[in-house]
Formats: sequence, structure tokens, C-alpha cells
Amino acid sequence: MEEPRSRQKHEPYRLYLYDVSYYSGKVEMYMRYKEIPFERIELTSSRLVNVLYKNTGIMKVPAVETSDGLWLKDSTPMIDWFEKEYPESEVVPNEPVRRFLSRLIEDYADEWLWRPAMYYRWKYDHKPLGLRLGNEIFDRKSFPFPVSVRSRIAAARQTTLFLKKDGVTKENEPHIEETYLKNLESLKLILKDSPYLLGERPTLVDFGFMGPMFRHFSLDPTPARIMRDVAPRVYEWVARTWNARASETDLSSPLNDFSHPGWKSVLEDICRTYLPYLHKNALVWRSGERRFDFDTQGVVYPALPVVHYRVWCREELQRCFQELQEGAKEEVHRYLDSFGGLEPLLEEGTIRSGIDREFVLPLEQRERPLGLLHTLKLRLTGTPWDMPK
Ligand SMILES: N[C@@H](CCC(=O)N[C@@H](CS)C(=O)NCC(=O)O)C(=O)O
Repeated sequence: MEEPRSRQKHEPYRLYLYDVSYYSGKVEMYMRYKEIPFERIELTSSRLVNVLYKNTGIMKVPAVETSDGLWLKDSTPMIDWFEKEYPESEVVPNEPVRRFLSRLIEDYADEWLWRPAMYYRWKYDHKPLGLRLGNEIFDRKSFPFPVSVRSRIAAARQTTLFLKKDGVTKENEPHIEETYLKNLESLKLILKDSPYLLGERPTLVDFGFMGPMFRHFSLDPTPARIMRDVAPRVYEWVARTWNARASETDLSSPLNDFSHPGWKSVLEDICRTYLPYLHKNALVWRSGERRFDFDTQGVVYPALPVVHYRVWCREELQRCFQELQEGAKEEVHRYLDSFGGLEPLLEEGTIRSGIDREFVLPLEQRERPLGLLHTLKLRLTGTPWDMPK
């Protein structure tokens, strides 16, 4: 089959990443499986402003540059963009109900498993991971100190942002740990019956789970030990997916649906905890407040930061649901009703984030003037979730 012309123009790609990064691991796994040619470029602090911020408006990885100078950001729309360019080895299920549920699960893995992943890393493994960040990301050019100091700066930044300021307390730590352990149990059950989560080949749900499961849970010392001890099958699946190649896969093998009992606790956590969280985050964002307490079945996450980006995540999930035909909507309801249902996703309609254009790929190139003070501020603080421009 002749390759589409646009593909020839874009190849090879440059994938900008950090080796320790959640979303970079997700996209790298995906690109390897699809056999999309790319050069892997590990970024350091001193290049963030001039490479990432200048071209994507945000200092977050992964980002992709095509060989003809286009830019992609954010793992979720990025995978969608690649799926259009490389449709022959599709990973997003075609069938509408499976497609919607896959997106829902991807979003949960991206946004809700983030906290347990950061928690294990920065509560238990702050020394080895601080050292990695100090060596690999916080470079001497930006932070002119010995590596021991850079490592401590890195660990302190992450602990403050992602534990202290993200609602983690002594009281809710058991709930965070339980979230990880329950996910391991679910995946373990599913993978007992098939090599990938929906059957014989990897799909979006496998890659979605690779955010937390690859660079964090299977590689950070403490959660990796737990994974090896209680769910070696999950450990094996991470490696299997890393080694999977579309050209060696039977792409016509049929996909399972989500009726495997292993999905029960994942879908319950989505309906009873994650969707109510997304709803409350959107409501509070609309009211103009910046922090809120979130209570889930008696467990309190106090003073969570309102995340504007996640208002967009909710809007996107609503959009995907609304695109379904009536029959498919009913089927999704039938799946989810016994787990708590979709009510928190749909109630009070759409709360518009106003940032949907930010995620239309390839990115529109625009000038981002960088004064000295602005550059300094970006170098010191990065870009927060709420400021994607
Ligand atoms: N929604 C984005 C999230 C990207 C993201 O948060 N990346 C992290 C690394 S895993 C980052 O670059 N953080 C920079 C920072 O903490 O300032 C995606 O899916 O790609």
C-alpha cells in the first residue's frame, strides 16, 4: 500500500520527553508499537523555554515535532492525530461503545491515577527519583549547584506540588494506596484471560494505563516491588507492551468488550469517585474559586487545586458521549449503571472550559514574546496546569 503523502512529509518525528515521565512513557510505548519513526530527545530545564514553551505554549512533555516543522502536544489528542496518520494499525476501537469506554478509562488513568503515581514516587522514592531528576532534568546551566543540591530542589518541588498541594494527607494515604492495589487486582484478573486488556492486541486502554503503570509503578522502586510481589502478570504485560510491534501483531483479531469481571472495580472507581471529582472541579472552576475539598465515600481530599485542564477533559468526555447514537448511549448506560452510572458526567450539562482550541493539532504557530523576567519566571516555576497558553 502506498503511504499517504502527508506521512512522508512528517517523518521522521522528534519526540521530546523526560525518561521518568508518566505521559512520555505512554506516548513512547504507543509510537514504538505503531512503528512510527522518531528520534528520542530527552529535555533538560535549560531547553524548556526555548524548545517547549516557544513552540507549544506549555512546558510539559511529551511534545512532538514533525520533520516539516509542525508541533503536537498532549498525549490524548496526539494519539488521535497519529491514529489518523497511521490508520492501518488502529488502537482506538472502532465500535462506538468500546470506543467511548476506552476514552473514559484512558482519561481516568491519565488524571486520577496521577495522584497515586506521584504519591508513591515522592513519598517513598524521593531520594532515588530526586537524584534522577537532579541528574537528568535540572541541569547545571539552569541550576548552577552540585547535583546533590539539584536533586533536593527537584524532590522538594515535586513533593510540594504533587503531594502537599494536591490534597494528600495522613488520613487519605490509605485510600491512595488502595487505589493502586485495586487497579493491580483488576488488571491481574483481566490479563489472566488475555495478553492485553481487550484481547490479543494492545489498544487505547493498554496505552492509557501505561501512563501510570510504566514509568512510575513498574519502575519506581517501591510500587515496582509491590507490583512484582502481588501482580507479576501486570509487570509482564508492561514489558510485553513495550516490546509489541504492530507488524508482528494480528491486527484483525477481534476485541473483547468490557464485560470481564476484572473491569468492575475500575469502572466503579470511575463512576463513584473520578466522575464526581471531575464534576466538582468543573463547578468550582465556573464559580471562580481556586481550591475545593473533595469527599469521596467518607475520604476527604482537602483544598485540591482547581484544574482548568480537567474542565476540558470533562467536556471532551461529554462530547464523545453525545456523539454516540441513541442505542449506543443506552448500552453505555447499561454497562455503567450498576457501577454508579454516568450521572456525574452528564448532570448540569457542559461547563465550557474555553480552551478546546489549545488542543487542536497540529498546533497553530504563534509568537510567544519572552522578556527576561518572564523567562526567569518560567524557568523557576514551569507552567501550571491552569495556564495552557
Ligand atoms: N495532559 C498532558 C500532561 C503532560 C504533563 O503533565 N507532563 C509532565 C511530565 S509527565 C510535565 O511535563 N510536567 C512538567 C512540570 O511538572 O512542570 C499530556 O497528556 O501529555
